[in-house]
Amino acid sequence: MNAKMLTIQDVSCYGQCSLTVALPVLSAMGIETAIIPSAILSTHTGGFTGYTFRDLTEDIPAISAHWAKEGIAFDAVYTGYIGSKKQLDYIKNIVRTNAKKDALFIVDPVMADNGKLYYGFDEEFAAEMARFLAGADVILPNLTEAAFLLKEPYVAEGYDEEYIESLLRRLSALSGGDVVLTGVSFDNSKLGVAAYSKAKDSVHYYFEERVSGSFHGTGDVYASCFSGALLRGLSLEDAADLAVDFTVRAIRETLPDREEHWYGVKFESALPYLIKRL
Ligand code: PXL
Repeated sequence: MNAKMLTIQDVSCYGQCSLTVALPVLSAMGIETAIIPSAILSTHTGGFTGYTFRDLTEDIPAISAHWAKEGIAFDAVYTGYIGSKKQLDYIKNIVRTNAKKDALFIVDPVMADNGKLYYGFDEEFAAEMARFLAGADVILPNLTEAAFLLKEPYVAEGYDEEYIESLLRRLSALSGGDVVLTGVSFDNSKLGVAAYSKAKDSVHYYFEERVSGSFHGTGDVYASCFSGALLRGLSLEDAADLAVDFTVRAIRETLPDREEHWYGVKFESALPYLIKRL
């Protein structure tokens, strides 16, 4: 039987992020994927102005209740961009009600990048997110999100392994599980991830050549590929590495057209590569 994942994040109708990335990536990986859209926006908030925003918070408990009545239960729940504290509370309830007993719970605490919170988020939400992710099997913060979760200043560069490992251990203490920290770089020519396994108390690094600049939506490309790989049975470390390789390919696909295609990455052209790797 195919494993079933539920992913909860917004639909940005245009812009290659959140559900318009997660659903195709997970489907391509052979994961039966159910969704709960937390909100519907005409575009994402990273560079567009004047977008529409329809909040779907109050639909969440009704969807959960219907699924419970139908006996629908998931092997994994993966959350991305979540708009409010109320949604976080509803989602905690979904994990209790609509997930199987040993289901994987993966949280990408989407709220910030490059040292700044995304539009609409504040430090109070970051504190709520830090509470929400308690009990997650794996969390996937970038360095900025890690700093907000731990209520400390963001360190952009010049850090060492000791700093990264201290972040990983303190993040793992918040969640009680494994941590994959994204956007790690000790040498400007390389960018990658650090994966902390709680069971092994070990840190695994994986880097690729850095492509300069920043690319919107790559956190979602990474997190969906990682979540699919973990549910397919890859180890934490192998899932973390595969998701780096896939994300880098998606970025490279975008480069020839980068000026015009500033709002996302062309992950679609990298899907055949991902399928071959599985
Ligand atoms: O990729 C993260 C993301 C998801 N959803 C919305 C966003 C962003 C980042 O800016 O604006 C609506």
